[in-house]
Amino acid sequence: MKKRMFSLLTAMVVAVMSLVSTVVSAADKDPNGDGKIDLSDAVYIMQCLAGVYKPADLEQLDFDSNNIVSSNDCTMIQRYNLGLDSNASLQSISTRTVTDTYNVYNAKTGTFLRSYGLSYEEESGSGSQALSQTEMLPTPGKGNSPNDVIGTDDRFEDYSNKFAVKIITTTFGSGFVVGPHTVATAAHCVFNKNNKQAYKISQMLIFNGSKENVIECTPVEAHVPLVYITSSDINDRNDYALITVKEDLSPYIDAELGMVTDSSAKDTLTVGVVGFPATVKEGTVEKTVNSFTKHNEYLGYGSIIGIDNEVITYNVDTKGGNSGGAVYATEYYNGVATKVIVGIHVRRRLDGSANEATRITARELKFFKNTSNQNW
Ligand SMILES: [Ca+2]
Ligand SMILES: [Ca+2]
Repeated sequence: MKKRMFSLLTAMVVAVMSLVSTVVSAADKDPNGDGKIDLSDAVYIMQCLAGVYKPADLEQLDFDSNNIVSSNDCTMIQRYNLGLDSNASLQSISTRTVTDTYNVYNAKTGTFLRSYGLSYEEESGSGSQALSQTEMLPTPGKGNSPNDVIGTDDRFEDYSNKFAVKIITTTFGSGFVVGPHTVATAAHCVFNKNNKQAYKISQMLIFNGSKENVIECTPVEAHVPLVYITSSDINDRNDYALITVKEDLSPYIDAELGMVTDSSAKDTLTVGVVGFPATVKEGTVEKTVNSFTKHNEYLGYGSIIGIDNEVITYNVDTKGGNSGGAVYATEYYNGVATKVIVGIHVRRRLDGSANEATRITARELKFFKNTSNQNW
């Protein structure tokens, strides 16, 4: 990785010093695959981050090879390209349109309101990426709970992530702010697969930097993928949902949505999981830290140890209540730290060796960022 950073920096310097051509060699990244690095590559990454395209090869979008595809990769390409913009195009990308259907429920009453479809363009070949790494994964997940503590419990109380939301229904879960009126969560936090009913959300809480500074928000709608609703598999791989809220949550968007590459598992990329677990372990003692009246935000760190097309597996400690919480990586660029949310925590693996998240891909990006079907 260092080597690539070095070559990238060298390339940047060369581009600035002598304004040489930016025709790429085989060793370089070329996000849109048209043989040159120009602003169209930055535009393409932005489109991928908006869920317009599902790229076949995320590694090509990860310009600095830090295993995180984020807005920083766009910035780097723009700087790399300094004044060398040429004809922007998305040539030679062949795609097929994928449409997902979502059901919308009244968040407070659980009443079904309507359905809608959302489409993105999937690049040829993107369906099979990362399959060679499935053998890295521990035994598949079991239901939605219990989550697990792996070894000692390394979680700690922390209120620094303003995006974290506690969601209270007949049980409780976690979520995170992804738009001014949009909170992302796991589908099983808002929809009960057993009786095929949406939960009634009674309370949503945000902690504005401290335990004492609690902001309550008003849930309006819950949006759930139809494939999650219709599948009988409790270990469903479509476990993601959103809740719209009345209030403007802009002050609490302190992370962006992005994607991890398949190499993130091989390179054991560090991730944090934020949420509201029912319990934490002190030695062998299980201590209740969240209930309907107790509200404590926890953060745990660990590494990505497995990945496939829809799931990220990691060794971060979690417990019931953590579901729906953000799984994020931190990257540093020009001295600025950016939190990039790359997954939604959903459950543990069957053998308790790891926990897992719904991986943020084109469908989730499109779903969370396209607000045309959302009311608040
Ligand atoms: Ca290109
Ligand atoms: Ca990157």
